[in-house]
Amino acid sequence: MLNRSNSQSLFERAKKNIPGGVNSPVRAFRAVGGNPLFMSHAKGAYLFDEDGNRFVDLINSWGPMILGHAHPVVEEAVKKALSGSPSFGAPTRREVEMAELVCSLVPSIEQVRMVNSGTEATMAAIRVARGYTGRDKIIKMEGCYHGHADSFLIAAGSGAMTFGVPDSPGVTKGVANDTLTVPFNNLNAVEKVLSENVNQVAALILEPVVGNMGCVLPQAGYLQGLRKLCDQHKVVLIFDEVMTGFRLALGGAQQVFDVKPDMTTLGKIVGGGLPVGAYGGKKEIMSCVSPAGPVYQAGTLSGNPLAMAAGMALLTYLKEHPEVYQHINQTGEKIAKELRSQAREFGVKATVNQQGSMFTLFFSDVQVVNYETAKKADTTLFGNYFQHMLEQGIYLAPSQFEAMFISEAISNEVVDSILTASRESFKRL
Ligand code: KE4
Repeated sequence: MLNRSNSQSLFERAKKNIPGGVNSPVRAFRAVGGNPLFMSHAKGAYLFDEDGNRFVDLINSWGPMILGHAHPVVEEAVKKALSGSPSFGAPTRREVEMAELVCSLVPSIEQVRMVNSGTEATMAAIRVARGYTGRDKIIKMEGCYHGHADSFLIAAGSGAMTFGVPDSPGVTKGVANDTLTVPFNNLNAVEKVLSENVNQVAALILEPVVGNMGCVLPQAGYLQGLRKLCDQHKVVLIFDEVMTGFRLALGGAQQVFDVKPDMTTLGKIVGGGLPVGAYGGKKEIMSCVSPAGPVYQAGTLSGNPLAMAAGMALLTYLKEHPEVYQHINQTGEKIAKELRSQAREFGVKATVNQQGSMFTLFFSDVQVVNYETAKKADTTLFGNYFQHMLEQGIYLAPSQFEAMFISEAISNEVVDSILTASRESFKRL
């Protein structure tokens, strides 16, 4: 049994001054039982908690740590920037270089604005789309999560889905009325909503490969079909690539599936582990953004030198080392294949969805293709599997409705330790 005493006492203290004892709900282990572990540091493929336990990390800060933890390339860049002060609130060279880099890497982005989180990026993107089109409504997919801005907490995924509050209290009816929801992987549903709201829909936003109802892949032709419908109805197509951007490929899901959205939102990897979000797209649309245009959006720490240094160092490394993607994608394939065969061997009803270095083990005997099928998963069985893996030193996302992320630091030896622990966990179910 893991020694968890320091984490336990920290959690008791945390609950006094932080709602639920955590600064982001999904970290609270509520969905998998037990109390959260408090991490003290991390290096490479491993996390170390306050009780000295070591874990293979399959969350990697929910995506950003694509090279593993404390990679020297990022660390050196941050140290160098820190000595010059972390923030000025004035334009800097790094912001110019970062914008040039992002625009060169993401096919759909001609102009980009830096913000401080994925939520800010998606919130700003729909405001710009509304300002550009003069329309009010947006379409989102059931189960997709785009951060915690009001417009998105309707049929939301991630923690909202995990805690069974896909529609959050506090979101007004007025806001909710402007958010239309449809099932993922269903083009007819989108066509129907568009025909019922002619000239009223500003944008359609989705995760092109969903991570926030667990990993769910677009079916053949789906993304291409959305592109066509948005063109027909003059709707701004927004790919929320906060998770998939620079994760599935250097150019994200839009490169993998060769579908160009009108706007893209980014986060996580773009900041190298520091708080960065970004939104961008066609120059014609982005020229609406203040001070170039009338749509207002601002941020004290947007593009700050420290975060830009971390993000630029990571993106530059990824651009210069394409072999990273080959390694993490092959590792994702291997783990998915082995998990499927282990489930079969032990007669456990489970399916695995995997795209590149993102995957989810669903405890379900139906193929998970949308919110409805994702909700059929056995979350209790997932919780048991999670705890068995944790006891054996493997740290999974503490929710059935999240994705796991492979880092470059996860070597073949580490993969063997993951699969050995998984096999034992299936046996114990
Ligand atoms: P942040 O505001 O958390 O930086 O980004 C929001 C966001 C937007 N879009 C997508 C596709 C996302 O996955 C996210 C955030 N992802 C979750 C993990 N499912 C963050 C983890 C958390 O909420 O603690």
